[in-house]
Amino acid sequence: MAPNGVSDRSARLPRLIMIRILLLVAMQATLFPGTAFAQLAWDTFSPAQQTYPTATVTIDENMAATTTVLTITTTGATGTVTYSIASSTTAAFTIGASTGVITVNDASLLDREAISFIDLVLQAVDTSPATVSTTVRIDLKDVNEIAPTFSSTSTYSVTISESATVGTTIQALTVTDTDSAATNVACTISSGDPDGKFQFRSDNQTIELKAAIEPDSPTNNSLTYTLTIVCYDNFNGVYSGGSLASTGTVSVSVTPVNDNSPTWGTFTPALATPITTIDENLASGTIFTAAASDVDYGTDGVVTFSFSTVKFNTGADASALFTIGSSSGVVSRTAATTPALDRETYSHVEFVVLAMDSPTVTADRLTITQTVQVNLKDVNEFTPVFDPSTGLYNVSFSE
Ligand SMILES: [Ca+2]
Ligand SMILES: [Ca+2]
Ligand SMILES: [Ca+2]
Ligand SMILES: [Ca+2]
Repeated sequence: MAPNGVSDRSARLPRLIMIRILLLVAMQATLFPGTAFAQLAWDTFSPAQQTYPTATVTIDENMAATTTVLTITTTGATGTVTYSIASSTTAAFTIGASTGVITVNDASLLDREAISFIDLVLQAVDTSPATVSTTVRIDLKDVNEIAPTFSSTSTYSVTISESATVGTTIQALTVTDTDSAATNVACTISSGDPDGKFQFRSDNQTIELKAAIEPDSPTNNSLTYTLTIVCYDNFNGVYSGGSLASTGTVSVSVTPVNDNSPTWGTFTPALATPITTIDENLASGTIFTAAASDVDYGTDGVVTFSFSTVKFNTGADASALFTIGSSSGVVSRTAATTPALDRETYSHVEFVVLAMDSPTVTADRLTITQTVQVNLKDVNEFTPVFDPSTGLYNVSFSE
């Protein structure tokens, strides 16, 4: 009571207001449990995040700057809400203070090959002020952005023998994919093998000989192959976006092998015994022509002719009387006059003709021989003569 007798209403009024407020709060709590005072809280984010730390928001690596990653919102705020990134593994993201929209700040920091996730501590503050915070993990999804890489060089040079067998290793490549998901790499021969001589083994990185080289074949006599190799990643289908490819070159040089002897062809005249008959005392001209061939590649298949021996039937040497063309095989009479080509002394001449190929290495030469007989024909070279020893001829006749 106030000293002037008037009740002190001014002193009681705040107390009544406080009591009424407390009653309202109590009624609200009774009638609407759990929704008491509206207070600042996180609302559902967009896209909805999973429960941390099991999983969170997943985005592609290298996502471009300004791309929206996540929008965060609150409920129960008093006044305006200010959003912020309280802390972060990197400065890859930024947030709109009033919008709560998190966008990419620096795409270079979203490299899956360097980092797999980024944790953001997000904060919202209203004007009451009340503060809420939460942690969101941004998982980076690997993107197939790196083509396969050759380990040291993408240009190979290999030398193999003509006689290399099917299955021989030509070149083992080491080609890898350095994308984070490390996909399998498969290589193929895209060009340079028109005859199908090479193939990749099942490991997809080792080239082997698929078919014999056969440079001696008239239809396939190449000694060099330049194989274009294309290596694809994502062979195991990790990425839905297809494959990236890198190209290499494998140059294969074939060293020829002299693996074929010469073989005799058709002589002129045709081989027989004798092959021909010549007049004794023949002074010049062609006697016969030898023929041979060799299927080897290059000089391995070049044939030259020579005489192994030329003898009379008595065994006497007759080589001075004849010559043979090294490449033509033409056997001719030389101008030599001795020994005499005399039918009265010899019945025939026996030639042992030698054909030889011409590989670079002399020791690799292959030879064949053929014996050819040429008969001598007697020539009527002597005029009949009287025997002077008799001196007297008696002739008688009748009348
Ligand atoms: Ca990648
Ligand atoms: Ca890749
Ligand atoms: Ca040969
Ligand atoms: Ca050969």
